[in-house]
Amino acid sequence: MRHTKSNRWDIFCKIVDNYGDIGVCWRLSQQLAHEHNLTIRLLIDDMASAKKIITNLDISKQSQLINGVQVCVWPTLKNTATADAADVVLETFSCALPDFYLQQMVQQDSIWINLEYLSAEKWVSDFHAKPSPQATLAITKHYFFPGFKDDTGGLIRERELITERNIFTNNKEKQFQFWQKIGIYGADNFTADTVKISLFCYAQANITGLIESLVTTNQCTKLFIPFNSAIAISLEKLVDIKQHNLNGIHRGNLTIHLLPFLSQADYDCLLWACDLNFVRGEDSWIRAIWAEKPFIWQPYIQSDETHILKLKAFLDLYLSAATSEISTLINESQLAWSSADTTTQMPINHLIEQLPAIQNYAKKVTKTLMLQPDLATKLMIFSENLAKNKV
Ligand code: TRH
Repeated sequence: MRHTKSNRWDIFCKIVDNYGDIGVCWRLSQQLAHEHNLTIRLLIDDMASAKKIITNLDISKQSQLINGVQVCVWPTLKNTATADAADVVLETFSCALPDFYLQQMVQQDSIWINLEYLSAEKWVSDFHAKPSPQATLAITKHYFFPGFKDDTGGLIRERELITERNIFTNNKEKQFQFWQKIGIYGADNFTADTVKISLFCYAQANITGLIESLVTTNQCTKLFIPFNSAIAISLEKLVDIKQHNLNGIHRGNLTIHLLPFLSQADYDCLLWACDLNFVRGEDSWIRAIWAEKPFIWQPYIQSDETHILKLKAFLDLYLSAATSEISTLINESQLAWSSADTTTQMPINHLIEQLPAIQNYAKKVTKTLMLQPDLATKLMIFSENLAKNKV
């Protein structure tokens, strides 16, 4: 007979591109292991790419314990140690489990949950937690949709995240130490009115327009860019990257600081330390919300402008309690940033002027979203209910 608490979980992760798939899986794996005392195996198809996020990964090993999570190479053969199926199997983003492993799940009566991508679209509530019996296998797959509303799977949020953020934002010393750690010296000389902006975006964004506007704005701005190839191509056309030194690259009122790709923990600190954050995809988007700071989100670009529908659905939800002035400004800025027409300029000067009011609004929305249980907790409850129904 199955126990209602299923302690062994396998999380399958296929890295399609970028860092979001492994970023979400790694975060969730650690949280389930630490906060819910589960035995977690994270099975990854591309260890070399995963190393960007799991920095201490040894890619020559088949299996290794890192921060309480057993990280394994995606199993391809029945006779590997990872062929034994877990109590709960989390397929992420419909990554298609190996056939032999599926057969094993049937034999062991495993619980099968597919974690979907995040969206604020209305249909998510109707599809969340729905069973999908399989035509050729005696097992049911269940769809689990993250989301912003009570009737969805929630958002990833570690138990101590908000406390850690508050400790950081209330402690100037910790902030200086952080800036130094990532190679920014003289943060104690940042003037009170310097606007600090972080930039993480896809190459399609109008980076040129943004930088040119910041150069001529009346306000002193600092742009912090964790460096990656998507941004490098646009940036190289604009500034001589070789000129970059400890003081950054100066142009007009703008200083650009190129950063290394940060650890997930340091990236959180960057979001907490900045006044405005440009984020993208899925995971950095949610971290920007928990940072309680104004942000511009660029959804992952899809065919037929599907990503614009996702963006509009999110803006409807996020701005539902905003004044018409803030709503218009954020709508206009967010849609311009994601527009396929790169001549569309976002009203960055107006946005910068309104940052204090936008931050007040961001705090209110974040507080409301925090009332919802986090995704890992909702997953636990969901899996326990499925297990009870099997007993
Ligand atoms: O890298 P992304 O574009 O990932 C995307 C999305 O997840 C999208 O939904 C998915 O379909 C596609 O990949 C395949 O953006 P995302 O989701 O923000 O993931 C970035 C991760 O990288 C996130 O965990 C934060 C982390 N990160 C760092 O750890 N250090 C850094 O310096 C930066 C900029 C990001």
